[in-house]
Amino acid sequence: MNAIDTIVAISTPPGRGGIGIVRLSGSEARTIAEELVELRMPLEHARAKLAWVLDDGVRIDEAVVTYFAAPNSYTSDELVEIAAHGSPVVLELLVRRALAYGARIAEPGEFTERAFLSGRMDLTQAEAVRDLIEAKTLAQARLAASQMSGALSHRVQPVKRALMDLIAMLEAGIDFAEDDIDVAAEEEIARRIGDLVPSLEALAKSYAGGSVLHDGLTLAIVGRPNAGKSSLFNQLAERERAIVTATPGTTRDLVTERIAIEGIPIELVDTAGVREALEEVEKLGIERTHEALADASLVLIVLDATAELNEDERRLIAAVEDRAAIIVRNKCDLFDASTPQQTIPGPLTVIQTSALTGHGLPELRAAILKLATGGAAIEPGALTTLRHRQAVEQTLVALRKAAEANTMRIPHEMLLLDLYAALERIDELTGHTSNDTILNLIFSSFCIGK
Ligand SMILES: Nc1nc2c(ncn2[C@@H]2O[C@H](COP(=O)(O)OP(=O)(O)O)[C@@H](O)[C@H]2O)c(=O)[nH]1
Ligand SMILES: [Mg+2]
Repeated sequence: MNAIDTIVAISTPPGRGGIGIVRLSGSEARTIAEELVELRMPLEHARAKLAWVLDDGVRIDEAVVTYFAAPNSYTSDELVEIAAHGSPVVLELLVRRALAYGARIAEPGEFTERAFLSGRMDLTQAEAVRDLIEAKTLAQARLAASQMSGALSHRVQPVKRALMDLIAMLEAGIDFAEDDIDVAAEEEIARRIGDLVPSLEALAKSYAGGSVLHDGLTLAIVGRPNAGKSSLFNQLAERERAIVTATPGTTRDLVTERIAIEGIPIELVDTAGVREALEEVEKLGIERTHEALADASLVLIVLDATAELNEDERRLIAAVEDRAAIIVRNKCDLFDASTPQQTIPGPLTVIQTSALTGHGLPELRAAILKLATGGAAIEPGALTTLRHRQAVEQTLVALRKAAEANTMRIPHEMLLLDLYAALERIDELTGHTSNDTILNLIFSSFCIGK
């Protein structure tokens, strides 16, 4: 086996903790580790062993050392994890000494990059490692875990396989055309290209749900002063985060809070009520409201259900008519027979709530969820990043070109160019023929030690 340089990093988060782990990977990982600690028993594959951490031959900490022999390790190379007590001083000492014995500091994501380069995981799986680490909700973690175990790759593989078969068939047709081997008929090619399209289209569609769960959304709560925006914000956040008073114009700055609905992370933004501002601070607050409104992916317009719509509210509703927005008629606990019937213009969903009693909150959460996902289901193996979606869409573009070339009876050599282009796009997704720029972009977004 070729020698692989040995990398080292602290794999646990910076700062103090009960345990801190230094990871070594590469040909010399084991030899170097044996210099750093005094083992009570020799290392064995996948076994935790007790050891002393040494500083100039003096024992300064106790550690558990686990060795993984190549190729059965995370990186596929020799790998050692030294779990010491989580003192940054001790961990840094271990790293410094490893460097002195010939290791080098790992780049961010380099352990996972090695796992990818060795073929132990493909690119979508490597990305999922990062997503799992960064998951903020259990549902995000589940999606990342399914991708890590290959759910997305498994959806892509059959398409790739069928495409390669078609390419092989055409290549054979060309190479052996003179030897009387049947050149594929136009219909056969059209059918085979057509067969690839539905699963790619389904994959492209899965991005709607997948990206929402992966990235989360922002939701701006807007409306006139005193409609109950801050009260609803607190209800959704399930805590008294924003100040609620009977005095109109209390909220001046944006107040944000992260919540999760069915595991989808949503950043709630409470805003200053929209009206003709009475003073400077409120005016600035209202400017921020408009910025938040422009930036948000979802909008809640909160109305006071007991009052007639005013001009500001009509304008707000008109402004978000073709966006992902919900109208909330709040204070419905104050309804009685004498309450004038509001007529709300436009096509938006209207939900009745009482931020005081909690009435309508489940319906509101359900409406937000529906709006967030566009009704799309979140499937394991969904596309989660723009990079994924672009790869799939460009595969489709190339296939459509190939299909067109086929109907125009363009020579197969030319048709093949489009099919190879499609193959290249699919490979970009899983990373088999990936180029360095994409790889660097992806692995540099990891933290060091992963
Ligand atoms: N009866 C009733 N009062 C509410 C409701 N929501 C808010 N309020 C009251 O309306 C006033 C203004 O509420 P707030 O949340 O500060 O409104 P904001 O200015 O839109 O943020 C406060 O006195 C709240 O207690 C509701 O659903 N029913
Ligand atoms: Mg408020």
